[in-house]
Amino acid sequence: MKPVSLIQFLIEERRAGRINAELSLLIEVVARACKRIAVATSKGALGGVLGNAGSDNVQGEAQKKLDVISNEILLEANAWGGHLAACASEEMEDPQPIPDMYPKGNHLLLFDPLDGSSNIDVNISVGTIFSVLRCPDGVTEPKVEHFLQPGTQQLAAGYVVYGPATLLVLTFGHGTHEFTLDREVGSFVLSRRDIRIPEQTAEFAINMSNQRHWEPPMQRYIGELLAGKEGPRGKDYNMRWVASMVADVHRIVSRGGVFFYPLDAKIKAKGGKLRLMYEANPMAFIVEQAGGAATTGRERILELRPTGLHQRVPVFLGSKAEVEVATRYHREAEAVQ
Ligand code: P6P
Repeated sequence: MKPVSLIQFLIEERRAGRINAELSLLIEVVARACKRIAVATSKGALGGVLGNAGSDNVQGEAQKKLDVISNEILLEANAWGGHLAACASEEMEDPQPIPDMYPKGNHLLLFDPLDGSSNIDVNISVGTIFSVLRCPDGVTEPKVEHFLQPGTQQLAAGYVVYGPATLLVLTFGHGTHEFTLDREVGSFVLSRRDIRIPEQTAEFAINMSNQRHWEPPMQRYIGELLAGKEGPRGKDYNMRWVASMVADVHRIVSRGGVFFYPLDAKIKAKGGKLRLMYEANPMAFIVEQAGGAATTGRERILELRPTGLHQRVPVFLGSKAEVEVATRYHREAEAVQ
C-alpha cells in the first residue's frame, strides 16, 4: 500500500471536515520543529548540547541545554506562521505572545519541549509533548486565563518520542495515529492509524522508590499487582519505569499498560509531579482517543478546571480496566474518610 505522509493525512482530515487549514498548518509547523529537535538530540556529546544550561526553569528545575534549545526551536518555528495567538511552555513562566511583526492566528499552543530531559545525558528516549487550544474570540493578547481551559477543549494533542526511531503520535479527537520519521526523505509517514490500547494489561509503570510515601489506596492497588498469581488479581504483572513520560506512555499506547504518578506525602503540597496543561491533558486526550482512560485517581483528567498554567496533578493513565480499578480504590477510600 502507498505510504501516507503526515501532509497527506492532514489534507484528508481537512477534506473530511475534521480540522481546518490553520490547525493543519500549525501541526505541520510543530512536526517540522520536532524534526529539528530530533537532529539536536541525536548529536549527543558531539553537538555540545549535553549537560545543564546553568539556569533553572519556572519549576525551579535545572534546565538542560537541550531544554532551552528545544524551547527556542518551537518558539521560532511558530512565531511567523500566522496560526497562533500565543505559546506556553514548561520552560517559561508566562505565555509568549506572537511578535507584533507577524500575523496572529486563532490557536494557543502549549508544550513541554523536551520531557524527560534528565535522561538526555544517559542517552535514554525523551520527547516533546504538545497541546492545541482555541484562542477565545476577540482575544489578541492572550493572558494566562485564556489558556486555562479544560482538556476536553483541546483541538489537537501529540507527542514526539526521540528514540531509536522518531515517532509522532497525534489526535484531533478522531482516533490516535502514529507517524514514523523517514529520515532519508525527512517526512513523517503514517505507521499506525486508529491505535487501540488493550483494555486489560499485565504491565504497570510507577516509580517504586516513592512507595513509602503513597496514600493507602495506592499501597493496596500496587500491593495487589506485586502479589501476582497468588494474590487477589490471580495473574503475574511486569513493571517498567523509564522516568521519561513520553517513553512510558508510548509503550502503553503501543502495547497497553498503566502509568501512575500518584500523589504522595513528598509532593502532596504541590498537587503532584506532572503538569496538567502540557503533560497530563495532551497525554489523556491521546490515551482516551485510543480507548484508554486517564484520571487523577479521583476524577477524569480532561474534565479538570485548570487553576494555573504550571499546575501539577496526579496521573493514572492507560489500559481502561486497570485505571478504573486504581481509581475505584481511591474513590472508595475517599468515601469512608
Ligand atoms: P521520577 C521527567 O522529569 C518527568 O517529568 C516525566 O517525564 C517522568 O515520567 C517523571 O518526571 C519521572 O519522575 O520521579 O522518576 O524522576
